[in-house]
Order: sequence, then structure tokens, then C-alpha cells
Amino acid sequence: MQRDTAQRGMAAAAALGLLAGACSGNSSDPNQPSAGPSVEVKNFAFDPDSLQTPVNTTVTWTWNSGGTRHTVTFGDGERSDTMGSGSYTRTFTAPGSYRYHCAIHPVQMQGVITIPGAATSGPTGDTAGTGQTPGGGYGP
Ligand SMILES: [Cu+2]
Repeated sequence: MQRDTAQRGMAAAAALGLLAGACSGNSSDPNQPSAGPSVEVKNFAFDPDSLQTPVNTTVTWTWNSGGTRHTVTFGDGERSDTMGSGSYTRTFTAPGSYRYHCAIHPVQMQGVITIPGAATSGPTGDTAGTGQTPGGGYGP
């Protein structure tokens, strides 16, 4: 019975893979977080301290601090453990500007992750010269 379960699991995975492949051409699948950029935690700083990445991207912070303990603490309450090594990840599922800091060194260590708003995929419709804006869905 285990074999049967495994086979069905593989079939499902294959189907998902096909779907993902079909979608990967021009836009990201909103249900499938993608591995994104990484930030180094070192020298009492975040490097880079400012980062822009698409929605549904997973950002990885990697400690390279020689054992000095830091945190990645966001204003909205999401935070890493206090760590001297290792890594922390957060997936950003909504547009916005996510400021964070180290709770131990809040003055020296600050950073921001920017997730651009909607209307980054799909037709923009602004080249036809009709003078009309379809949808009117401009973000803030
Ligand atoms: Cu710190």
C-alpha cells in the first residue's frame, strides 16, 4: 500500500510540475513561492540593507557574523530567533514595504524588503493610445 501511495504522490508531483512549467514563461504562479534573494547578516549590518523582490518570493537571511548574535525582527511581529549562525527565511505574500531591524542592535542594523504592488504582470494596455485606463487598478 505504501508503494501505491508513493506512486500517486509522484503523479501529483508530476502534474504540478507540468503546471508550474506551463506558467513559468511570463508570470509567477501566485500559489507557488519561489526562492528569492538572500541577505547576509554580518559586520553588524544587513547586506544588502534594501532589497526589492516580487510578491511570493522567499527571502533568506544568512548569518555570517562570526557568532555574534542578531535577529531579523519585522515591524509586523514576524521575527527570527536570536541567532549567532544559521539562517532565517520569510515568504512575502503581499505587496508592501517590510522594514526590519536587529532587536539587539536596532540603531546600527536596519533593513527593508520592498514588494512592488500589483499590475506587474499581465497586459498594461497603455500603448494603444486610446487615452483610457482599463480597470483603473492602480496601487498606492
Ligand atoms: Cu544585531
